[in-house]
Amino acid sequence: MINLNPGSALDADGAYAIRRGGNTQVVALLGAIGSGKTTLIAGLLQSFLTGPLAGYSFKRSDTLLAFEERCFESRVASGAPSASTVRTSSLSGQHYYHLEVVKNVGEASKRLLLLDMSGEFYEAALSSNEEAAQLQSLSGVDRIVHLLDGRKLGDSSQREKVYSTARQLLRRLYETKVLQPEVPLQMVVSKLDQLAPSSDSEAVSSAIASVEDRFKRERARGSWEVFGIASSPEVNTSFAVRFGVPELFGSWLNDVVKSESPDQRVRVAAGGIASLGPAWAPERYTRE
Ligand SMILES: Nc1nc2c(ncn2[C@@H]2O[C@H](COP(=O)(O)OP(=O)(O)O)[C@@H](O)[C@H]2O)c(=O)[nH]1
Ligand SMILES: [Mg+2]
Repeated sequence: MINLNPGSALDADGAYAIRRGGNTQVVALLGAIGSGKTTLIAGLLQSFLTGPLAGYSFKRSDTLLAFEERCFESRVASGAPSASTVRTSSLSGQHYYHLEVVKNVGEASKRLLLLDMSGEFYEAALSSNEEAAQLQSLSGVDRIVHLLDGRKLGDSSQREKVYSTARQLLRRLYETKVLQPEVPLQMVVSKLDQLAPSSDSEAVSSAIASVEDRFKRERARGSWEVFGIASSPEVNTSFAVRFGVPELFGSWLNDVVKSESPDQRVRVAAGGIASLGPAWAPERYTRE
């Protein structure tokens, strides 16, 4: 029997089913607990509610429910005395969010799968190469986006820890060959509103410069970029809501190439294809 999936976040098999349709970019979001990954993801849907983002219009999402839950959580959090997006649950582990967007009428749509890992995965991967090697779901992604908490970068007592933790994680992922050196890497300074008084201030440019400086080794590998965002700035700051997010989002889609044979370039986690069964069903249908 085939059931319509309710729109919750996808697991690796669900993500594979989407990716198999081609024209899909898989973007993995990494970063310490609280660095702003979930807020960034929720903000994408919120932005599409008001119009196009980076010139792209929303077409569909097979994970609408999951997006809405994240948006709801961040709205609740922003009304709470001590704001905090609900922690991405460790039980469910690794979530993929799906977006299908289109630039101009008549053009092929582009698909994006965003991988958000629970903080526990991140912490475990930091602790040893053996744990890092478990993150096989990262081995097939098209892009790695590592968030650096801007609030902590603005605090001299926490800054170096933020850099060294990120370096350690990346080093483990490269050493264990979970990540190939050619996979594009973006370092994203989040919460710019907590780091600097304005987007054109000295503090922003020096944070960007110090990211360039602290990740010399990573910079030497393939494609490398630094971005700054404020997904959910405090209201009393000069930063617009989702400052820098359109630029980041646009960068994830610009180089989508239509692959004639997605099977050849996709690497699937063990059991991925087999569990889909012989008569694989497209998009949001799961077999029972
Ligand atoms: N001031 C400010 N706070 C933010 C921003 N982005 C996220 N946050 C807050 O940072 C906290 C952690 O964010 P979350 O997205 O849950 O981090 P995650 O653990 O990486 O998913 C929450 O309280 C968010 O409201 C931002 O741009 N500015
Ligand atoms: Mg989260």
